Amino acid sequence: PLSEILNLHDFEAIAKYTMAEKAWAYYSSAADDEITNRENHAAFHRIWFRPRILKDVTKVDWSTTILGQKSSMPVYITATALGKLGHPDGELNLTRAAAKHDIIQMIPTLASCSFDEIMDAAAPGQVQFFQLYVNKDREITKRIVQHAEKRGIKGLFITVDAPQLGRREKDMRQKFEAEDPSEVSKADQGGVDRSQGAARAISSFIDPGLNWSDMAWFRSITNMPLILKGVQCWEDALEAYDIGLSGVVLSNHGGRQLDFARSGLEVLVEVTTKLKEKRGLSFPNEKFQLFIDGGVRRATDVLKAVALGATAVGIGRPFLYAYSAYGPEGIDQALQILHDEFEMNMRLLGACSMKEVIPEMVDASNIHLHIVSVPSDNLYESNYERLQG
Ligand code: HOC
Repeated sequence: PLSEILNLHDFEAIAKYTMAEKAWAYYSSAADDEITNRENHAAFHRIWFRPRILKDVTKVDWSTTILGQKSSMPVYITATALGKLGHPDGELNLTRAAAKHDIIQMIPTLASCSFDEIMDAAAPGQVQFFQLYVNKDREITKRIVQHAEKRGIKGLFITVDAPQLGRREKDMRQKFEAEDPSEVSKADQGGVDRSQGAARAISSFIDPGLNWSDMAWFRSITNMPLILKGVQCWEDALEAYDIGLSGVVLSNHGGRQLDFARSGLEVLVEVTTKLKEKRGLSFPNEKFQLFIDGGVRRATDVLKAVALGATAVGIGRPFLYAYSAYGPEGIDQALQILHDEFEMNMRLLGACSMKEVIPEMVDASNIHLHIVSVPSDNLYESNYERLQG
C-alpha cells in the first residue's frame, strides 16, 4: 500500500514489478552498459555534509525562485517522454501535482498528451517550462516555440545532448506499438520505425545539425528565457553564458544518451569553479542559472546540489514511477515525502532558508573519485535468460 512507501526509491522498486514490461523498459532504460545512469545517483554519495549547530531552526523554509518564478522547493519536474505508457492520464498527473504542490513542470516536446491539453489542465497562473527537441523543419520548431510563448511558458529548455538516439537496449528489445497510433505520430511529426522500442519510434524528426549559430535564431523568434539542457563541461557552459543565455542544465539525459558521460553533480563542481575563474561568477546566480538532473532521489541530494551552486534540480523517473504505480496519489505522496525530507534535513543541517545552504556546508573533495565501474547487475542477466529461452 501507498502508506508503506517511505522514499522515492520505493516507487521504483514497486513500479518495476507492477508496470507493463514495455513501459518499464522505456522509462527505466539507459544507454549501453547503463554506467552513467548508475553514476548519476552514486555521485551524490561522494558529497558529505558539514552541518552547523546551535542555530534556531524552529522555522525552516525551502522555497526558492527559479528563473524569476516562485517554487515551493528547489525542485522542478523535468521533461520525460510518453507519459501515457505508465498511466492513462499521462503528463496530466504531473501538471495537477505541480499545481497542488506549487512547483514547476517542464512540459516535454514528446509528451503523450498534447501541449494544449496540458496547458488547459493547468491551474490559473500555474508556471510551466517547455523542453524543446529541435525539428529538422525549423518552421515547425518556430511554430511550437511561438505557440508555447503565447500560452505563457516561462522558460524554453532546448535539449542539446541528443543529436542521435543513444542505444537503450532494454527498450530496443521491445517492439513499440502505441495503443493510440496518434500518440506516436503526434510526437514524431515524421516517419515511425516501431521495430526497436519506443525511443526509436518517436525520435526520427530531431535535427542532428543543431549548432551554436542556431541560438541567435532562437533569440530572434522568442523572448522566453533560453536554457540549454544537456551541457556536460565548463567550456560549453561558458559559451552559453557568453552568448547571453539564461542558464544551462548540467545533464546527461538520465544516462540515456552517451554512456560514461559524467554526472550533472560532478560537472556542476567543474562549471562553478571555472566560471568563477574565467568570468568572476558566483552561484547560485540570478543572471545565469545552473540546474542539474539525474539520479536525484532525496532532499539531501537536492541540498547538496544547491550548496554547490545549483538554482534547482530536475526530477524525472521517480515521478513517473510514482504515478505509474499509484496514479495521482502516488505523485502527491512523492512530493510530500520530499517536503518532509527538506524540513528535517534543513534543521539537521542548520540552514533556515535556501540562501543559507552554502558551499561551506558540504565537503565535495571526493567528487572526482569515481567508483570502479562494473555493468549494472540485471542488464546482462536478463538478456541471458531471454536468449536461452
Ligand atoms: C535523438 C533523440 O527524451 C528519451 C526521450 C526521447 C529521446 C529522443 C532522443 O527517451 O530519452
